[in-house]
This record gives sequence, structure tokens and C-alpha cells, in this order.
Amino acid sequence: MIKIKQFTIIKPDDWHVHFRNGKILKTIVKYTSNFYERAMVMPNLSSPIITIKSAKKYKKNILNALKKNSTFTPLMTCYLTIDTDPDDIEYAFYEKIFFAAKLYPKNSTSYSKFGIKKIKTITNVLERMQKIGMPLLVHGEIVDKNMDIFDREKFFIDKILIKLRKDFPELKIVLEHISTKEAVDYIQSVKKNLGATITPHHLMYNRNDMLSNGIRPHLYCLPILKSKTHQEALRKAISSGNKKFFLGTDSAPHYYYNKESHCGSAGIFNSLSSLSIYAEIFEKMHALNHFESFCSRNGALFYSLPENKNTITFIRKSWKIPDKIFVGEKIIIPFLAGKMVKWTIE
Ligand code: OTD
Ligand code: ZN
Ligand code: ZN
Repeated sequence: MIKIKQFTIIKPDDWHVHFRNGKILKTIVKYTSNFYERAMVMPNLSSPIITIKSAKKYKKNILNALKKNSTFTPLMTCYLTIDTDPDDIEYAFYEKIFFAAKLYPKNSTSYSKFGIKKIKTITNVLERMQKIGMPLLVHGEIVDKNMDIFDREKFFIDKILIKLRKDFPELKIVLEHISTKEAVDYIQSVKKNLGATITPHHLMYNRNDMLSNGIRPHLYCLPILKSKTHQEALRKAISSGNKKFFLGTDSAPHYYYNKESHCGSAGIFNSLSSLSIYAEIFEKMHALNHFESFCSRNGALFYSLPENKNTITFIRKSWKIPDKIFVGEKIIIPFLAGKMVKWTIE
């Protein structure tokens, strides 16, 4: 079979990314803005983005970290707490300060301690979001010490999401970073107002890769990697061309000493290699014909945004992912550090 040497697509958007703040932000934004035209910026900082003022400041910090002629657009999200005011949400949505709001179940992931314990405490906010057409992004896991960590997503769908969709049928919801067959099946079964992002790491790896040959802290993330069956369901989902699935890297850097630790942090920094990995997997699945839609069309369609005008070109030329990224003196270990990947992006 002849292998395609290069191809060009509409410049993609990353519908789920963590930029952090301060020095990390200044160092890493370019790894997203070089390859992506827009990004949905997650609000779970150590001081989360819960107010209009903090969102404005954060956006300014991101824009200041960009190269002078960059066309990159960050879309800001609001971290929902029990104190979120529906009037603020409405004002900030119409003023284009917040594009969407993010629901973190309390303690479900890094920096989610101000998250929501019971959905009914934010009913008034969800009602307003539904009314004004503001998307709700969800970290879809139930966290309960009596529940197995591998079942968190499935239970979220069964116990929370199905009811949430029933109560707010017109609310646009994105189930972020899906990791299970149950999530794939549920998304496919729903007619409208529900989409999902899929990360490179959940497509590339399963829990054996993380645990069966020594423990790999740099593959530890939430939702945690699942079994091969689930990984394969995700791969099938993207290869099907179903428009409800779109790109979201969930790139989430931590310093290496917080990952390689007696209590390691969850999160994988994959911005550098994300597009190469996605391309590799689509090719492996014989689904490169659906690649551009996943990267550059489906998300825009879901969010009713125009498609980007710029393009990027993928060249079949392997390159090595750096072993480390320096943030001043400190080190972040990127996803697939030191490994070769097949596609170079121009
Ligand atoms: N998952 N780590 C982080 C976020 C994501 O749930 C997520 O979106 C993080 O460090 O912010 C992680 O494992
Ligand atoms: Zn999450
Ligand atoms: Zn995330």
C-alpha cells in the first residue's frame, strides 16, 4: 500500500487545555498556539477562574504570552461553584468574557476542591445557561471513596448525566476527555446537545501501559486510563467519523517532582506531540479521511463557531520528543518524552 507523504488540513482547535499561570504559562502556551487556532482554556488553577475579573486577567496573561503576530484565540471558561451567580454568568457570556462554564465534581481531578458536591445546588445557573445557550463542560466522574476509580465515569453517566440531560434538554453539554466504552455508547445514542472530547493519551494507551511493567507516573491522569476494551472503543469512535467526537488534548503540565512522588499529581502534558499522535492513531485505524473533521470541524460545528481559515501541513518525517521542557530551572516531562513520532507539523 502506498503511504501518503503529506497532507494539509484546516488548522485545528484544542477544545480542552490547561495553561496554568505564571512561568509555566509563559513557557507552554506556544506549544498550543503554534498548532491550534483556538483553545478552550480550563479554569482549574490553584486560584480557580470563578469571577469575571479573574477571567479577564487570565486571558490577558495568555495573550501576553503569545508571539506578536499570533492569531491564536483563547476561549475562557468559568469554574462553577455553589456561589456562581446566574446574572454574572449571563453578563459574562454576552460580553464574550466566558464562552462556557465548567462543572467539576468536588475533588474529581487536580485543583477541583472548590467543585460541586450536589448538582441541585447550581440549578439556577444551569437554567440560565440553558436559556442563553451557554455550553456546559463536564468532568464526568463521580468521586466516592466506596466506588472503584475505574467505574467513576460510568456511574457519572448513569447517576448524573442522564438526569441532567432530562432536566435541561436544551443545555449544550460536552462530556470531557471520555475514557470508556459506556461514554462512547451513550454519546452515540443521544440525538442532540451532547458532544465529547477525546485525548491523545486515552487513545494511545491503556492501564496496562501505566501499571503492568513498572508504574509510569507520567501516564497518570484523571480520568484514569482504562482497559484495552475501552481504549479500542475510543479508537472506533474517532474512526467512525461521528461528528459528536472532537479533539481535546487535556494537556495538563505538572513539574516532574510532583509527578514522580509518593503521592503523584494527575495530568499529562501532551501539547507538543498531540497532533502527531492523533494523526498516527487515525492512520493506524485507516481513518485519515475523518481526521480533519475530528481536529478542525466537529468542535466548531458543535459550538456554532466558524471554521478556521488557516491551514497546517502534516509531513511524514519522524522527530524526537524532547526529554524535558525547562521552566526556568524547573522541569516538566512531556508525554512520550524521548520517543520518536511519525508526523511533523509545519
Ligand atoms: N486531568 N489533570 C488535570 C486535569 C485533567 O480532569 C482533567 O481535566 C490537571 O492537572 O489540571 C488530570 O489528570
Ligand atoms: Zn477533567
Ligand atoms: Zn482537563
